[in-house]
Amino acid sequence: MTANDYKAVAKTFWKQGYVVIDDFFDENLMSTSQSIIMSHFGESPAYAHDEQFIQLSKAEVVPWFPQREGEHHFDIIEQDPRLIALSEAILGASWYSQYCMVMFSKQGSVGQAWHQDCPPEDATQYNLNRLVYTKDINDGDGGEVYIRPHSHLNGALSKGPLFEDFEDQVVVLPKKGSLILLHGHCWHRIGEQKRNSRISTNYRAAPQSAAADITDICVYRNMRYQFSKAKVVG
Ligand SMILES: O=C(O)CCC(=O)C(=O)O
Ligand SMILES: [Fe+2]
Repeated sequence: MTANDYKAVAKTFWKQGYVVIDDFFDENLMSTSQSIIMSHFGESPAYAHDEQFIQLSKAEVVPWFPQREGEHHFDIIEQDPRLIALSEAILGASWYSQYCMVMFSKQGSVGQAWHQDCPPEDATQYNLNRLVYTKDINDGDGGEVYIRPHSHLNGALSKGPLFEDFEDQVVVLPKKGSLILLHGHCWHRIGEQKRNSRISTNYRAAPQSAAADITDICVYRNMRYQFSKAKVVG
């Protein structure tokens, strides 16, 4: 990719609120990452979030922060010069890498309800999701990524059904090696996991002006939830 390509991706990102790039990461790197992830989780990991959160948010996901446990394999992706260049094109020169969060969803889990990763009231306070997929999500598996284009510019989620289908939603089936760049204020949800388990890995980043705990409060259609306090805050 050239400097102009990075600029073009950033332009599309700021217009749509997201960009999907398939075949971004090397196949072998994805295979190695996937096997490290599966040896961490095993086939049926326990849920880490508290019961109330899972009930209300419908986020039946088990998170893992490998770098916090000294698993440095995941630094390779974070340090990919193309990923860094894209992040800079989107966020500006002054940005930082937050953390790497791997998410496991087992077969039969409901996915994740419509949400914004952080409160959208101040446009300068946002996170950037850099989602990496180490295995295919195939048609029929479920676990699709639903996104409402342009919604990063439209303020807070409206009240309504947690998994509502919107006419203007796009449905993305990421493949092994895909990269999704997604603005934290852009409305998104994950479809029910009908077949196989699902893995996604999020390398969150933010502009320097955003606090390190920018994603502590997640915005859903039925509540705002603060992870550090494990409680509903609005
Ligand atoms: O698992 C995914 O594909 C995206 C999950 C999500 O909503 C996030 O990481 O903010
Ligand atoms: Fe999210």
